[in-house]
Amino acid sequence: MDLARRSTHNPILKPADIKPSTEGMQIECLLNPGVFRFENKIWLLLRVAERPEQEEGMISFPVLKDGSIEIKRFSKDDPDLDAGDPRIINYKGRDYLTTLSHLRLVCSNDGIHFHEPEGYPPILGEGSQETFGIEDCRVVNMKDGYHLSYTKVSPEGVGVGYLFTKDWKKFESRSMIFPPHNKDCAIFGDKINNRYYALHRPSSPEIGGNYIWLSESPDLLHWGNHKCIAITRENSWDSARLGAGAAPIRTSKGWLEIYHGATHDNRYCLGGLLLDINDPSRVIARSEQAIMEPIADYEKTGFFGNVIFTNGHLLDGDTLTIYYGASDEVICMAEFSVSEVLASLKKSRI
Ligand code: MAN
Repeated sequence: MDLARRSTHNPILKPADIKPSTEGMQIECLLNPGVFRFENKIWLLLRVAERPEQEEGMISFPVLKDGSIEIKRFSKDDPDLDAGDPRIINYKGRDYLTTLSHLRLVCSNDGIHFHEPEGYPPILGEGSQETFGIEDCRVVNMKDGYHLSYTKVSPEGVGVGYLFTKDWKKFESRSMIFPPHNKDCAIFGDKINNRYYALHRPSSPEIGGNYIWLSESPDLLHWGNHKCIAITRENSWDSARLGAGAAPIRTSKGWLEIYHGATHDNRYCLGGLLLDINDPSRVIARSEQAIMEPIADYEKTGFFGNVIFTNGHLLDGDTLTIYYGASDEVICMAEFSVSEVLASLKKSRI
């Protein structure tokens, strides 16, 4: 089953469309943008993944050190190197990312043709918690401004960072709101019973797994009352890993969350999860089948093929426009009918 209407313009952005952040870097991947409206335009907060041009027989990648870029280089023949996954390498028992990601703003009048506006600086990794970069930023617009939740990566671990901005030029409150290992954090755009809510994805290597959790907060910085609301399902499209996409959508049936699920062989699809409007820890329904699967060429082949990953969307009546990373390399767009997605969900407890 695939309920998505893909844009005929896909992919709408490719690495070659954007300039590298610094001389000597190449953009390998554009992926997983946060999405929002600002000053009558549609904006994407792209994740831009870079590394130096690769030399024959070597693997090299950037890391941040004291605010500047340091290049690490390993020979592909080194017996201490495990480079089986294009995204991660292991050297002498330590994991590194093969690219360094930062966040970049682009805007558009039609939601298809995007350009980089002047005067909006990129958001770069900062401090010891972001030396391997920042990734997959969700953006939610509330009355006071824009609230950002993103993945912070460093040798200390992978956790969720928080930022606040009103004008996309000055950013405040940079802190880790969910400690490692945690990612895929989507903050709800409305308070419920006077509390903020967020979905997030801690990981347990032994007992437990890669499940979606719900938390509450009085101030968006301190989170508690954690509850697990969706777990992986054996022999299913979401058997190995789940994670929230963008902020849940308020519908007449409850909060609809478009989430990603992956199999053990890393095939990433999308599905829906419906939560009670007053008590989002109560799951009403969930997709049995994926609602969007990697079927287009650009979703099947690329930097890391067979991946559809979304963490940003726009809602206009019944039309949900998602922006997504395809094959961890290019940015694409697709539309769903919210009522069609709701009608496809099946009753579920967790
Ligand atoms: C990770 C995510 C994404 C990425 C997928 C697929 O789980 O953090 O950044 O798109 O893997 O590689």
